[in-house]
Amino acid sequence: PTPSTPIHSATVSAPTNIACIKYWGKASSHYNTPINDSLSLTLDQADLRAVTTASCCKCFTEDKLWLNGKEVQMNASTLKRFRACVDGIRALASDKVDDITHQIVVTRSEWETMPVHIASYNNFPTAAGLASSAAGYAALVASLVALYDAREEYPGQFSAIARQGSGSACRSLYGGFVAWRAGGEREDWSDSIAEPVVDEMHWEEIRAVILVVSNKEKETSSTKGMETSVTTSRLLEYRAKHVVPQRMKEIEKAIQEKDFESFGKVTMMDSNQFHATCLDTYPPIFYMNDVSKSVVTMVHVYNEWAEEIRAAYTFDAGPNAVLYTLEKYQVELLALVLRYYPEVGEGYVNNSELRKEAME
Ligand code: 2P0
Repeated sequence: PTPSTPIHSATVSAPTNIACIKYWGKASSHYNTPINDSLSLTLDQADLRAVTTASCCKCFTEDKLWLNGKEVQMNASTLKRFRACVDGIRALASDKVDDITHQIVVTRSEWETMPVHIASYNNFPTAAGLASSAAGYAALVASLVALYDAREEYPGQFSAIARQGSGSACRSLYGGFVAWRAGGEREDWSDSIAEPVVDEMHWEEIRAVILVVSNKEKETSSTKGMETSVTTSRLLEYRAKHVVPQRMKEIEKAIQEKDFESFGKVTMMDSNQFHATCLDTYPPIFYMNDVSKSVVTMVHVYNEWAEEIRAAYTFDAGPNAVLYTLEKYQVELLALVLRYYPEVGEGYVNNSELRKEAME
């Protein structure tokens, strides 16, 4: 690059989110829209996140993508997702942007003449069922928004674009508890968007404990798994129509009232039903393994002992467990985890202060 062909860039980070009411099954694979609403908690920035830099320059010859330092050769499916995000956000670019670094003005039409380079890093296992695609595509969209100084034409439009990258990514554009409304009233599915259900700081006492059971890449990708489930599982159809709508109401009420008992129960039941639909898929899909199942038992025994729900498990498309709890029980819960899984030794609990307290 020369001063007349500067590189414009923006770096952002986006956290992952963990669903309490699960998204499983697409209504439209073209628009990447779901058969049911879902609801998740976006984790803190400090935990599981993707950091992405979007750059563009007249000196670049083509669009390129790097993941954790390695250039990605995009297949047709990745390319479609990537294009939807880049073209979608670029179409919303501000007419003129003052690029502070270079003290110049770039017009909207000029952006279109510049290829983009995207470099993204994850600080957690990719494709191990810890929603790496959620953080990844949310960070991609947010970095493009910053690069192009893009503006939404209607609330939730950025989330509709992130959704086309990866469904769960639309929920990571907001903090706290976020619902993804399935939509479908509008023909172009522009109503399939995410929205926060409460203020980000509404329920500050909530904690997520993540147990990495395996960091191996999962055997059945979510996209492939969903396709098979939609075509073969009658339970999935029943769940989308007759179970999830009621559960969304219940969990939103529980969150508003900070009622952990109801929140925890609905979360656990929905995780169980999601994995039941995987088992009802033909051929069946197994995401949970024996260690995952032992975590389920541990949590139920703990809650029975406490005579209330103090921890709630949830599992995504992989064997790793996420336990939701409240701040006042986090040390107790961690002590229990360390007691039953002593192999989670020093250095594996990323919060060393909490670990010390739990060991005591
Ligand atoms: C969720 N999962 O609600 C559910 C629970 C996995 C189990 O969203 O095809 O990676 O990119 O839209 O978003 C995983 O699906 O799938 C997922 P695509 P995505 O978090």
